[in-house]
Amino acid sequence: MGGSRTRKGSHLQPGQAGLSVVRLSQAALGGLATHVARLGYDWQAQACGIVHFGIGAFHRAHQAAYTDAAMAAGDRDWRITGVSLRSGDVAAQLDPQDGLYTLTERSGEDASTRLIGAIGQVIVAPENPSAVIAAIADPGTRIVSFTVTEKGYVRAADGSLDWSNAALASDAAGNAASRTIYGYLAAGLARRRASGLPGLTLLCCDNLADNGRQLQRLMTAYLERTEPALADWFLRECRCPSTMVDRIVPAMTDADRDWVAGKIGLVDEGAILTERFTQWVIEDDFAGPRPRWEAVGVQFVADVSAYEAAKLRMLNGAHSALAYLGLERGHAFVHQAVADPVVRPLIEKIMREEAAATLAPASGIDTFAYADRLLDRFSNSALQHRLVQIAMDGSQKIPQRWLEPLAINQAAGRMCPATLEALAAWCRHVRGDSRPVDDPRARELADIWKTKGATGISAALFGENGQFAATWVASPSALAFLDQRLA
Ligand code: CS2
Repeated sequence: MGGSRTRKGSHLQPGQAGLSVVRLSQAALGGLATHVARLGYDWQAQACGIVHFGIGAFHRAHQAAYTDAAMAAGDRDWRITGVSLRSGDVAAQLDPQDGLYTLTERSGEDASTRLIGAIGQVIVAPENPSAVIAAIADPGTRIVSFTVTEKGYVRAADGSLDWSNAALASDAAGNAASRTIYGYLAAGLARRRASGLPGLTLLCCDNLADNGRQLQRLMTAYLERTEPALADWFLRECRCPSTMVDRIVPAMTDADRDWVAGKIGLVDEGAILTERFTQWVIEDDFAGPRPRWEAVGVQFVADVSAYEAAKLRMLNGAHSALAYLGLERGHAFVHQAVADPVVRPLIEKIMREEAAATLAPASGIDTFAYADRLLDRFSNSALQHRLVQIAMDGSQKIPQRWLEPLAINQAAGRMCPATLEALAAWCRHVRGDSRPVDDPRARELADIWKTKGATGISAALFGENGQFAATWVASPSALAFLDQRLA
């Protein structure tokens, strides 16, 4: 406990003036700066009620923070067992700290930090697959939640399960060490059913349209192929409410962790920096008990789709546009791109006109005010939110962020020049000749570029029978617009 810092590449040297080298942990709490808000509950006495897949920065700044606050408000036994599907990085950050980490909200010069104790153990799935299954099958577990990013759902271009994916095929073949969420869930749910335990709520917290229904459909498809009897039980006993999750959480850097250490007096390898804004809207359709998240700001609604569509098309749609347009113009961070006089009008047009036109006025969302709020959030230079982080996995993001609104507008006879400018920037991005492309379909997209060239690429991607035809088939004028930008 309280071991010394071992992180590679840190410029913080042990003994450097004024900076602690003692690691955050239960035993080291006495050394934590007094301004850090303490846990208001007996965190180590809490049993786990949630298993969470994808224990990255977003989860720790969002769902874990809400759950921590719910327990501080008197709710009990909702600690979270984290599951990392790939690397052991988060386990190495949190386990030596007894699961503790700090969350710092930053805006301008202001920062406030609180301690979070909601995460219990972190299981590194490839090292310990049976522990993942045991956690899902534990009688205390009531909710399994997910932030595994868009690609974690292993969808083909038409939105169905991608059975050609090697990891999914390996799971479906019954390999004991699963590689996707589906393999682990199937094994855990089978064990629950066999033990007569109740079903679970599967809570998708990723930026997919209709995220709960998508997860339910995909999980059902997986079970129908691998274990049909369990598919019926799953549909009967489990629930998959849709959610809208929102908080901007940049990936942490070593420099950020050093900044936090200077502020809190201890080294926190699990530290997270985020904005003050946070929002979580959830459909109130749970299979069993849930935390009293409503006591700590979560909105429970009957139908989340209006919130979800506004957030995906306005916030995330603008984000992706900032990423591809901003990178082309030499920017590194969101706050720089949004201040660029060439980029900003496009972003405003996407949000205020093109995305807004697709949102039902009946939802009561004031899209103009929402856009103002988003522009403020994007301008927060204290966040240092990197454009490359948002540019990642574009093939998985653009359908719900841009292509659905393009399809809706096109059907209503409206052109979307600003969204098309952004789409052209994404096409140039995936050509891959200006910077590395971090995308599960990078190789395929580069090959399409090679064979089709600048005159054929837009039709190959967005024409009839194009790669994205399941979501949007571009009109001749939209294709002509893209062709002109890609020439
Ligand atoms: C971003 C999101 O990286 C991205 O694609 O658009 O992570 C965004 O920051 C969050 O959805 C905000 O809630």
